[in-house]
Amino acid sequence: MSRLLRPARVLLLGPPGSGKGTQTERLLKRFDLPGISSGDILRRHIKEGTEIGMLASSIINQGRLVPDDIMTEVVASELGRRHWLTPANSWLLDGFPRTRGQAEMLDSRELAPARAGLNFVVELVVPEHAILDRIANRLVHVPSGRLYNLTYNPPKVAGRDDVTGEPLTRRADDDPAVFRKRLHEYRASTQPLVEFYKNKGAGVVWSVAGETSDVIFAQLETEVVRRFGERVEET
Ligand code: G5P
Ligand code: MG
Repeated sequence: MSRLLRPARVLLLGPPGSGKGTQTERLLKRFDLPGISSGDILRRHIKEGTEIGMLASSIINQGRLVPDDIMTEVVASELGRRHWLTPANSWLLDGFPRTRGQAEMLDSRELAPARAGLNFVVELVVPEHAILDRIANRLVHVPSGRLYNLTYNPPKVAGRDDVTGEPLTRRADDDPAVFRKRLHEYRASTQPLVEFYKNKGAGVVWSVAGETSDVIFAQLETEVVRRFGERVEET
């Protein structure tokens, strides 16, 4: 276990299936960081049948993006219950912001504690053929967001979460037609954020390419340590 010496305020960007959730899980464990995933939060709302969940469910199942105002409300209320989102701490965001409007809101008063801004925006670049194969085999444990893949990282017991033993599910939006729509949304709405953050400051955006999450994580881990330093702690 180790901790970062300087605050890392990280956003992971990348097309659906590029491994944002997978890299998030690994980074949180490796550097003991707090973080949130907007997709996981929405899926929990859907599972619990909240008003937001009911609103979001049909949008997600069509592969469209949830409108910015609802997304900001969801993220703001989630962050209100967490106390780590300050400029002095390290934290990681998976999946939010994902439009220019959301990026501007993150810098604004609505999400005031985050105003020191992101200082490390990671763009995951994975070939499309690799992504399509992953999605067909994905399973998730919705309460925790834990991820599995039938070939890459299968659960120890088929269909069950390794930690709780609860059932795993497939994501409704992993249907091939919906997935194509999500890829389209990514190119239209989220990829332009890379330019937005490039214009914010030299070196904030860092792109990393690879066919597998193992190849990408090795590079990402090295880059995080290079940028933010680490203190290894005795366990
Ligand atoms: P999400 O949930 O954020 P996406 O579409 O951005 O969804 P997704 O699908 O969650 O992204 P990922 O996190 O990039 O993909 O990828 P992952 O889950 O880690 O990896 C995919 C699979 O491949 C997993 O099964 C994993 O185990 C496996 N895998 C990983 N690495 C490898 C490897 O090297 N090899 C192999 N073989 N397998 C591997 O958002 C969902 C929806 O919510 C709404 C939108 O409707 C969105 O479509 N939403 C928002 N809407 C508006 N604004 C926002 N900010 C929103 N956030 C969410
Ligand atoms: Mg994800």
